[in-house]
Amino acid sequence: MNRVFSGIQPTGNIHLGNYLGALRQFVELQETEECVYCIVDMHAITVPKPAEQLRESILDVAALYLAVGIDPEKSIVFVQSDVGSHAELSWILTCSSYTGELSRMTQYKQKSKNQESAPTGLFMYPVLMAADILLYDTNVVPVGDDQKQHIELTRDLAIRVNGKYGEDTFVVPEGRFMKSGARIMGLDDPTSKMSKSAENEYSRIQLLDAPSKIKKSVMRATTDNVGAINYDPENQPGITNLINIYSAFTDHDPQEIVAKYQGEGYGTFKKDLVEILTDNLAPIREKYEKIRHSDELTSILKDGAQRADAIAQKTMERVKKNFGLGIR
Ligand code: AQP
Repeated sequence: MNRVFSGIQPTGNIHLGNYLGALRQFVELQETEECVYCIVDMHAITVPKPAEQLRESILDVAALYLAVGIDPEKSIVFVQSDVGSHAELSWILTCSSYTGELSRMTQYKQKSKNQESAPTGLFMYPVLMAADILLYDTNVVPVGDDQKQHIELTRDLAIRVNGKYGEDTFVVPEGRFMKSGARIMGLDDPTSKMSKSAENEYSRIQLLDAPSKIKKSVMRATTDNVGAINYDPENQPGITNLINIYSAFTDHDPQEIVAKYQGEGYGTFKKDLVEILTDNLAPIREKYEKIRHSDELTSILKDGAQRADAIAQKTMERVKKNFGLGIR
């Protein structure tokens, strides 16, 4: 059985990209693998936010985890900052990372915009992510396409440390990416990925959106003036993105979808997509409402943190021994 680890930031607005790229894999993998799923709150403070808002967002994401089908009997679900070893291992890995490789990270370059006032946390983000993964002797990391570079860095760090401090120090993990859904693009701009922080709320569909918002977002989605439904990422990226979303929810191959809508306009296709999304997201919203304010939610997270901590402690003992750290 493989160990699986992944996480999502409690930054609100969990959208179709997060769901189709990552969360759906989380649910699938818990049937066959040993899964550890984290709410990565320490990543969220790389861009500072009010304490009360962060606390609420942590519980929002935890409730969404359960609402999409993560089963705490099968998977460990916990909050990153409740297990202190994430920060400890992050420092140890920092000392084996290079400033050159970190400054080449696309996400850092995009978010820091080359400004002197860019938070140092944004620069160190990938090292903390590597620590999250390596702490659990992870074999498989289910993520969206945009995290490929960070997964590569994690592998590089693990291999580098193993070469210096002993081959048993870290398990070298692999990324796992969906065939359809690995990169969902913005509905208003199909050349950039769907994102939580995009200003235009109609650029994304959030898992908790009301049917009216889903409808507005899809009907407004950017297409083109070709006027025919083709799967053509280069020349018709807007409609191709919508086909990818349709495909991910129906398990129909993109070419089957193209054949089905031969001769139809964008309006008919979009209306059907609205129905598919509304039907699929309604049960998630209902389940979310039931558990979001329940005591069960906090007790699942507390129990999850204990179980995660037990695994993390073992890894840290081995890592500290190999590095010669501490005297206990
Ligand atoms: N557009 C996307 N398509 C497919 N997968 C995606 N993921 C994010 N966007 C897409 C995947 O979702 C998981 C959780 O990511 P995160 O919590 O680290 O958030 P993020 O990547 O920072 O999400 P955003 O929306 O991109 O936020 P901002 O706007 O802050 O940059 C990851 O597995 C990610 O790959």
